[in-house]
Amino acid sequence: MTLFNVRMRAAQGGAHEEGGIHISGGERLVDRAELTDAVSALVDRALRHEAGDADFINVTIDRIEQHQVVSIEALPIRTEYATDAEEGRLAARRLLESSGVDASVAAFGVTLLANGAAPGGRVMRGAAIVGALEAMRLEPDRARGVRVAGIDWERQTLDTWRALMTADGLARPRVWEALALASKVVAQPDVVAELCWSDDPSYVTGYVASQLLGYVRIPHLKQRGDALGGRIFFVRQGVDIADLIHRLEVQPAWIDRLP
Ligand code: WAQ
Ligand code: MG
Repeated sequence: MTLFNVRMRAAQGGAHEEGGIHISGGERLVDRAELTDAVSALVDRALRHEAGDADFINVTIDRIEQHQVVSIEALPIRTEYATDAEEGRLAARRLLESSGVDASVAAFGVTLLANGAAPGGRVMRGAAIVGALEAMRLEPDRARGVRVAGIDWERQTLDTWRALMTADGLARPRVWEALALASKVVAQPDVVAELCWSDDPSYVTGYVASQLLGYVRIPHLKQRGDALGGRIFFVRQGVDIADLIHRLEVQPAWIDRLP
């Protein structure tokens, strides 16, 4: 079967490369029958985003063969208890530590996202990479970061997952997209854990994900109205960064198994 790897990125004030501010992005892996709908949904997302009016939208479509697609299992999902951002950030640090991230590095990570990890305290377009045992940033570009792409759900698997999650109110695109991304990220043997919360001012839930703990949602990781957020991938020492980035950005993968 032929699949299409679709990537969208949108900015305001010109293209990203020309200093435009990142508005939104998205990636899908779809078959021919779903392609035009997927593209139009991504363009629609760019135009409606609460971060601002996009005046630059880039959509890239690459055709790939199904045998090139790596199979990944969805992480199990649970929700941690936290009533405000302070509690949530403490919980995040604790969960990162349980996953194998050094305590001082976990604290560094939370502060990094809280202050805006891109130059000038801005939001990165992708993720930062930080050593799990040493608070050092390893991504080559601190504004762009690493953008995970080539990840999506196999249709049947998503339908089953949605049916299982409906009662919990989790059968929403934002949740299943984040779960797919995190499942691909922590499936990499060099990744110890991921920390994420949205830069969307109205979306305050984030997560810590790891192979050990699964996908742990944290209801409050920032205050409503806060426009900062981002992602950090905590990695083992001695990781081949170029190889890891290639697998995350280029290697197509889909979620075709449930835990
Ligand atoms: N690859 C790497 N980093 C990314 C990607 C990507 N494909 N997409 C976004 N980011 C980074 C970037 O820095 C964004 O600013 C940041 O993550 C947040 O992106 O209820 O909505 O799309 O279980 O705003 C998680 C909780 C929601 C969902 C995450 O992130 C739930 C979210 P957003
Ligand atoms: Mg966002």
